[in-house]
Amino acid sequence: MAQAVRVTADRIRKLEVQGARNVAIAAIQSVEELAKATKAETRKEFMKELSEAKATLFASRATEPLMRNAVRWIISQVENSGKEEVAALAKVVSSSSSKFLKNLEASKECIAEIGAKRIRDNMVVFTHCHSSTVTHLLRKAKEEGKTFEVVCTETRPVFQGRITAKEMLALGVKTTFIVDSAARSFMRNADLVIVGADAITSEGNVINKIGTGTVALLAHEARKPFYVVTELLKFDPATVCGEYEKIEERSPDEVWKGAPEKLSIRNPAFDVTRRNFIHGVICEEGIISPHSIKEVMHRKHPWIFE
Ligand code: RUB
Repeated sequence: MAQAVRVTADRIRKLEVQGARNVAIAAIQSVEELAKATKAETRKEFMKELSEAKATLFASRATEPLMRNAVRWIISQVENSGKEEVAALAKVVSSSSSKFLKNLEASKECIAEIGAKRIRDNMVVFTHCHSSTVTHLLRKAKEEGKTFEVVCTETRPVFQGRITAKEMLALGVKTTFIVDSAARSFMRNADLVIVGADAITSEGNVINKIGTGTVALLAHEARKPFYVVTELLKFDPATVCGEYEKIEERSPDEVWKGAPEKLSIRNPAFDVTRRNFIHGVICEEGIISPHSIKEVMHRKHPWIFE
């Protein structure tokens, strides 16, 4: 299997590539590189390479349906192309990867355009972790001349909130950085909460960075609107058939390196936010109710259920 796929899977595992969108993009690019560098001589050999790449990428992080949907879609395009020559099959990988990436970029723009309308002058926007989709939306609002402030949590244990804070400062947005446990104290001054997503289940529940569920509860308690900003393709079709979304559990070292030996440390990377706490899902189809996610997926991406 191509070196590029192994290296990418490793970088994803180590969080050198972070956030569901970036993970999916890196995975797609590695499959493209595999196709370019392939030494396969037959269709069978090439399909085997793709299938091994898929297994390696899927094993890199558990809670990444966008990456899984992307890789599955590209492989299905190759399978259904009816081509036999390896060079022709490699071309299908390249064209379908480009198409997927282009659509991903277009949805990001569309989401930002729709979501930026929810940002009004003088608002305090509360966010958790780092979502490139959320920060792009805020960038758009800023470019439109809106004046707003951001409160962001540091997001233990690996501090993705620092990425958000740096990006906001670079945009010239007044930003307040807080420890995760200060979230309740700062929620009362927030006007709007927006977070990203790693996965959406068939019931419309959302899986995002650990602590998101708590932030949603706090927003509910303080009666603040809580929005999830996401591509539709973070929907996990396996949840329709009863599978639970797997929550990645990371190394205890991220929480406490050199901790006492007998101490049990748990480090789940994500948690589930129930749909009842979500005012709306800001996606490329507009602002939709989490209850309607499965219908929207059937209409927009029927292939995902195949
Ligand atoms: C990142 C995280 C992000 C989502 C959405 O977790 O939970 O909120 O992935 O990000 P991690 P994006 O740092 O463990 O990958 O909108 O960029 O897809």
